[in-house]
Amino acid sequence: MEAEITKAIIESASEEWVELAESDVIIVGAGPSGLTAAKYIAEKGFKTLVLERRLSFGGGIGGGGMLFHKIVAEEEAKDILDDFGVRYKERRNLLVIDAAEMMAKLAAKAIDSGAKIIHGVSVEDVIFRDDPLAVRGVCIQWSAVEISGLHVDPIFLRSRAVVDATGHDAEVISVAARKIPLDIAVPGERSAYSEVAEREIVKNTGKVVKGLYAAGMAVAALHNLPRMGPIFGGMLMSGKKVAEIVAEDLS
Ligand code: 48F
Repeated sequence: MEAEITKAIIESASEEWVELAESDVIIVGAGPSGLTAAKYIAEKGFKTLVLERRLSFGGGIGGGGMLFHKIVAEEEAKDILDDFGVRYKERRNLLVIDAAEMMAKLAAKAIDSGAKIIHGVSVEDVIFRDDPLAVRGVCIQWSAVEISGLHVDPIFLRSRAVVDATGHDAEVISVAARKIPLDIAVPGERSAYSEVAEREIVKNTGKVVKGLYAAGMAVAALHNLPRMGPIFGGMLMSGKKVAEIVAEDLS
């Protein structure tokens, strides 16, 4: 029995990893923007892979507002919440949502739409080509190896598009900006100004360079936009917008 458990796991995981060596879209980060993007891209028929460093879904959702288990969204995000089956209560012109429900339903709908989510994997670099300049995939490492500090070479996953949905540090864009001649800086986000942040993040969501896109708080880091605190409509709308842009570029 024990040997069969091992074989079943390793055989099926290995078969899938071979398939995952090439995707249409790799989304880095299973937070609100990444999971939203995953659903809307995958349901259009694109082979979509989400890579998440942690062993959980939802990024910053789970902490609610300072660990109070609620988050909010604005009216404009209602259609997206409805698409995911996330319930809300209206209060003070805002939609109030249970953090646990939001995490679970974003992840479930992304998976049901065909996206593959792999936990415990960190993206540490990108694959690039320079004629013309384009991002063509990512270099990955087990998060456990990253945390251990061991010197272990990564492996590669190719894709036609990479979405940086890594949140406040814009990790993928930052490493690309440092190592390939993108000619951009990543100044980081500004202090809190919720209305402006919500509007400007959605407005600035999109392509960074051929093959590389920004969604969610990564957009704030890239464009020096303010933070907004535990209001999530902008994250959902940014995820949906990047899905539309990527789908159009790949079609
Ligand atoms: O931080 P996160 O939730 O990003 P987001 O989608 O949403 C931001 C909000 O949660 C909140 C906010 C607005 O309401 O201010 O903070 O922009 O999720 C990012 C996910 O990416 C993972 C990280 O563990 C988290 O779950 N991640 C970050 N860097 C990497 C990564 C990496 N290099 N490789 C893999 N996963």
